[in-house]
Amino acid sequence: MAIKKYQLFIDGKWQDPSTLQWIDSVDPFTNKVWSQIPRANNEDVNKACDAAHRAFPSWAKMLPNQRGALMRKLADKLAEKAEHLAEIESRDNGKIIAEMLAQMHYLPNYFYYYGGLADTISGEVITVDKPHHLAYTEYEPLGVVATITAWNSPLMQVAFKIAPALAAGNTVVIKPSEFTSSSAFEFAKIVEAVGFPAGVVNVISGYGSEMGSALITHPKVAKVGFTGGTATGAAIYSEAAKHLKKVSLELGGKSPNIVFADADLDNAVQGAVSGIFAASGQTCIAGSRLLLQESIHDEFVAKLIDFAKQAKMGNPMDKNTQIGPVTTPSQYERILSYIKIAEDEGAKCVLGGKPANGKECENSPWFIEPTIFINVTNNMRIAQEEVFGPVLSVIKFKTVEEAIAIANDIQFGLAAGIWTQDIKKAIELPKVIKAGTVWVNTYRMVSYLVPFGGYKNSGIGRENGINAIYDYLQVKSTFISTAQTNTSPFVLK
Ligand code: TXE
Repeated sequence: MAIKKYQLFIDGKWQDPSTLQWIDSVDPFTNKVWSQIPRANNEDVNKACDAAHRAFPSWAKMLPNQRGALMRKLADKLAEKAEHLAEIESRDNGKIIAEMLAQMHYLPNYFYYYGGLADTISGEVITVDKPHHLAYTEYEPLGVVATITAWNSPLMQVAFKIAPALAAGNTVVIKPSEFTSSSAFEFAKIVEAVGFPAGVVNVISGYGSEMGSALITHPKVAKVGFTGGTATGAAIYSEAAKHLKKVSLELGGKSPNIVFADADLDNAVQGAVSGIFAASGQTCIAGSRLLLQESIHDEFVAKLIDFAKQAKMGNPMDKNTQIGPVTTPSQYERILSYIKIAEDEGAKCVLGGKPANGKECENSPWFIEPTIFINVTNNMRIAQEEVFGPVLSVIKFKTVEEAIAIANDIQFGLAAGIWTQDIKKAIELPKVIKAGTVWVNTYRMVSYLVPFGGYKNSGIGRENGINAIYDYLQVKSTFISTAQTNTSPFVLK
């Protein structure tokens, strides 16, 4: 198959990067270059931000119902192209096609939903405490929004940000991960085909370390929306702060998945597997700390090992595959280094713990066996740090109070799972767990209708749901006076 070569999408035009250089995108399963993405530099950042800035006034002024209609047209086209986009995603990041198909069939919802919200946003008339004055509020878009995203769910992360941003009347510059930029360019082709005005959506690719700073600090960028690692998120936050840019961050996690003795254990086993082995554990919401009540610990671990052993590893493009390779060589090395750390800390490996080398994995050097460590205590690095791979830390607890204390004793707070058939625990525990999303008797469920984001070091702001659109708007307050001016001009009215 010929190698695809993409161009930047700026101001409605396809163009080569100023560097005239491209970055190879490697298919993690075949270990072969399958596409090339442009290596943009600061000059391209300027072009994209300028284009988005020029497009902003007329996009912001367009009647919201017209913006919404265009977004719904985009959603229709995305729905038609779901299978094509899913294949691109799987090829680029090695995630299984079943998951990427599910994501791509779900993707249009973001553009239907926020497109539908566009003309429902209104300010309010305020009965103000000043006689003979009319006071009211209106919502206005911010301007140019830069979105910087990671490689694990590339287009979903873009949709989380740009669907509310566009509906609110902002224009966008998308900078996807250098490991998985292809789908953003395929997305741009669809944007172009449905007739978005030039400059409303721009896509540039390249190394974050090279041109990320120019994008974040660009004077025409009003807000940065980011998904990625916590360290990068903190660096972006501090850079943005120097220029007083608005920021939302969706960062890492080390989520507790808590199983009580009264749970339906077979369901909970499925939940534990979905928490850590789905997507080869490369998800911010991974349930990477499995907290097991002491009385069921041994039985549960045995069931879990049985289940995980049967997971089919191999070609992500095969619909029956359940675990694919990890996405990047550096991620592969990082996961192996954490396995070593866990062993050195005294945790006991009861499943996996090494690269997978079965026949079905032989093309790719980046498969890691589903790995389970028991005898983990919550102070170990393997319990505290995000591995972002198929490595589960199992921690024992005795009482409900102990489970809550362990769950919350962590720098992160993105998600948590609770498995119980006791209605009291199901209702009371979500209130005391410090996480943005808590699942009871389910795991890894995300909806465009439900706010998503992190407590503590897992991020700032919430994506999805009605509230997300307000992150891309600002309030204007207007006072109109019909009063005769007879108060002192030197005193605050
Ligand atoms: O992500 P980065 P990386 C975690 C995971 C992983 C680690 C590093 O633990 O091992 O982060 O992964 C852009 N200015 N997560 O290196 O660095 C970069 O180009 C501006 C968790 O892939 O966070 C890419 O587009 N931008 C996570 C995006 O930031 C910069 C998902 C993400 O890259 C930049 C992925 C800079 N200085 C990794 N440096 C999750 N929570 O879902 C990089 N970028």
